[in-house]
Amino acid sequence: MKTPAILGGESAFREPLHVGKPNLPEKKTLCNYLDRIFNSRWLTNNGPLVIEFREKLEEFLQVKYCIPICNGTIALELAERALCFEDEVILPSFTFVATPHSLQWQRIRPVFADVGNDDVNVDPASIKTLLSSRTKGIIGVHVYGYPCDYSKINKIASESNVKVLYDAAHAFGCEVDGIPYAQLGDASIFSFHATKFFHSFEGGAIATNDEALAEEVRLMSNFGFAGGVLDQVDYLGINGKMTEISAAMGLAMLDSVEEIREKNRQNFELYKEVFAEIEGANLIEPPSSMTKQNWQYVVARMDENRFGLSRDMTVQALRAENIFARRYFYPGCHRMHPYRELYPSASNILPNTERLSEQVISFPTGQVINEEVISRIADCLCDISDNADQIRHKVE
Ligand code: T4K
Repeated sequence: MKTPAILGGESAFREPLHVGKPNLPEKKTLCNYLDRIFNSRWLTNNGPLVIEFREKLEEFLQVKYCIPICNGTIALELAERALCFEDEVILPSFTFVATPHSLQWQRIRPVFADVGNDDVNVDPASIKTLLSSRTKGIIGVHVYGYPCDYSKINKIASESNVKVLYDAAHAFGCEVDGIPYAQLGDASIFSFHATKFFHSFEGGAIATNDEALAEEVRLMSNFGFAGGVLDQVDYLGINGKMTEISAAMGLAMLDSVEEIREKNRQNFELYKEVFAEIEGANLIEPPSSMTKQNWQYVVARMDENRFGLSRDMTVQALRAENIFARRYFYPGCHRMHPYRELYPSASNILPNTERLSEQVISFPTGQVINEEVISRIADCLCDISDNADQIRHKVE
């Protein structure tokens, strides 16, 4: 047992330990793709590497059409437009702020639904209570890669005659009930941001089995230009294209993706083992319906009464140890600008979101994390819990 750094002890780690430290592919593999860029001098605008990446993604995600996009947020905006979302769209508040921002940016009103009790995902019953004649779409978010209740959400949507978009930013390579996530709704988006389990520096994709929708998204992402000769504009579009350098990283990462998935799985198992011994740090585990996971987020739900310290003080104490754990996702989006001003009483109908967002802590995983690091993180948590009263006294 050591004195927690917040009480004057030495920090457990010399270098800061970050959630989201990027995974990397083999340097040689990436360099081979870079050589191709140098040889072709084709840097962007649907070049050969983007085309190859698109084909490999369609195969990997088991979906008919997958359009690489410059990032996950623009992928959301394009998909929302192509699905004719307008007026009001229902989505969870417990998500990264990019999800509601993508709507608000297009002057679509995000209507926040609550998560289920003891769940990180949106509660279909909450969606139902928010439906109105103004509802023009539903966005389900697979938070931490865990599947939302797709069959109930899809049923609500079809009964209400609206489309469903799944924000699968966290869920690359996941399956539920044997179904790849890309097949769950009218369309899904993925994020390939550097901090994701699988990435392309920055990047994202829209996946769908709907040919017309895919074509629309393709046009929109390239200013609406149709055909090979770039003089005919058939659509109101923007620039959502992925660059060749991003496709190079994505292609190189695809070669390492199963290895990284396995590393994440091992890390998760180790966390599970050590957290089982820490009172009040409850690891959120994947549901049994998940047939494939990426283990990208290691998140504990802290029980203040049993652990002895609030979540925020725990995060502060971990920082003193050089462990930069994150509060994904705090606060709920309804408490962020501009939503807190637009919907000042939203928290009244989001009790589960309020509670959950006060309890979660994300811990680091990925290639740079190993058994020794995980065991030291666990030791720090135990020391923090054992010294909870003193820490509270010091911080308050
Ligand atoms: N939908 C959902 C549900 C999402 O979670 C996201 C993004 C999106 C949509 C939108 O997708 P994108 O448009 O981003 O493709 C990070 C990511 O930037 C963001 O992609 C992600 N979700 C979100 C959950 O996490 P921040 O604001 O927490 O990033 P930041 O800069 O604090 O970095 C996170 C940690 O990673 C830090 O501890 C440092 C470390 N890091 C980061 C980078 C970029 C590194 O060690 N190296 C790096 O190169 O949003």
